[in-house]
Amino acid sequence: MRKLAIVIACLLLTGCQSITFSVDGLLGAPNIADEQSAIYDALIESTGRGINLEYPRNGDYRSAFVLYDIDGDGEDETLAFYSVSSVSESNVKIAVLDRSADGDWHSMCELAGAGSSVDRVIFTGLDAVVGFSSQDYEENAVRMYHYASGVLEPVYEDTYTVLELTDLDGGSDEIALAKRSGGGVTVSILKAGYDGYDSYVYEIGAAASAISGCVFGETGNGRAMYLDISLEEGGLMTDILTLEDSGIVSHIYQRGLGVTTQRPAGYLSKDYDGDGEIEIPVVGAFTGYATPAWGETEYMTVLMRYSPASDNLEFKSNAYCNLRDGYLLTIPNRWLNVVTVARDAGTGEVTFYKYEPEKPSVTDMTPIMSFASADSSGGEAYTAAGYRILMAGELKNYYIRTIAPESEPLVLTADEIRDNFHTIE
Ligand SMILES: [Ca+2]
Ligand SMILES: [Ca+2]
Ligand SMILES: [Ca+2]
Repeated sequence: MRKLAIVIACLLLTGCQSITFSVDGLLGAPNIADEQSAIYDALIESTGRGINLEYPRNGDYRSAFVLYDIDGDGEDETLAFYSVSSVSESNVKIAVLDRSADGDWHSMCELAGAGSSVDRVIFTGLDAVVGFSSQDYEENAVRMYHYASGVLEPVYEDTYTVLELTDLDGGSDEIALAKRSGGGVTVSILKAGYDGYDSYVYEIGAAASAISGCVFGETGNGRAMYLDISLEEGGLMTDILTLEDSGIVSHIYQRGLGVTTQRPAGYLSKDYDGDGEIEIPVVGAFTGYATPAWGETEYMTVLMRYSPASDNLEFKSNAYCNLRDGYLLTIPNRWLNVVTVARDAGTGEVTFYKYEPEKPSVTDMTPIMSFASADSSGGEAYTAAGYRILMAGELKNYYIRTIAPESEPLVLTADEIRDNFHTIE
């Protein structure tokens, strides 16, 4: 888009000066496809052999040709990613192409990358940051490059699981990195200063087996990093990290609160209820499941939020979270301790019941309402069984059925269903 805007701006200038500006002229102007093929031709001319273009798999830039002004001269260069078919060279290569005064693209330099594919490309100031991944390694490799006088020079290198460009302390963006190291997790933040980057490092000492998730939530002064860490002992823990004048601050782990966020795998920190704020889901037994008499445990999920004002985790809502079918239902207060749940292990169908502890099993209790999901193409069986469609998704449809009479106060109102039911990505 950036390039297109420049092309159009040039045409408009020409039009103002000459008045003979015409639609024919516009149609004849170089378009993006022409430019891509000119870049490709210049790359082939330089590499002189069969190459495969490599496309970044994540992030904002997904083209094998990334156009960006990496030397600040007001004109875009191209970072080209490709691989050569060779037994001895498995690493992706990067070429920088620049335009000469006559507008022709030329390859200025070529450099081996640090992995067999490109994970993502980000830019900070004039520097290009490229994340590489390799099939053989759990961790990815990051390189920061500085480009000047036709030379692409690596100026920083590290390994990572998390690599993001985000604003952690208000103002401009920082680079946030996290990786497993020394049995724990190391978080690094690179903040652009007047002369290079200030580097902040924080070690989370928990015995970690993996970094399972990372999201960023607004704090009112930048963003906090929510890092979900898989523990050697099993389950997940979340730490929340911010960048302060004193450096990286851990708001959970360092204060001994990690244990309060421990939960089974899969319950990642994210915006579960669609209000733009991140929740940490902590699970306990659902009503009636305090003892394992009914077999497989069903969880009551407690959504916790981090409050920057109190610098603490606060209760937000109770919910029933169905990770398999990808939805969450927040539980109204009038259901607490009086409603229980049963899930059909085969179909995933979830039914809420009036909790009647004197009954021998949950399915003997009085059913209130059921939820189900099916592939977008299926679901006839549910509509035949009295369900109505609650939400039609791209991949899945969600269904609801009210079993108890509408006069039953435990039946959710239409407003409650609309406000309380959320799909999870
Ligand atoms: Ca430039
Ligand atoms: Ca910042
Ligand atoms: Ca939320």
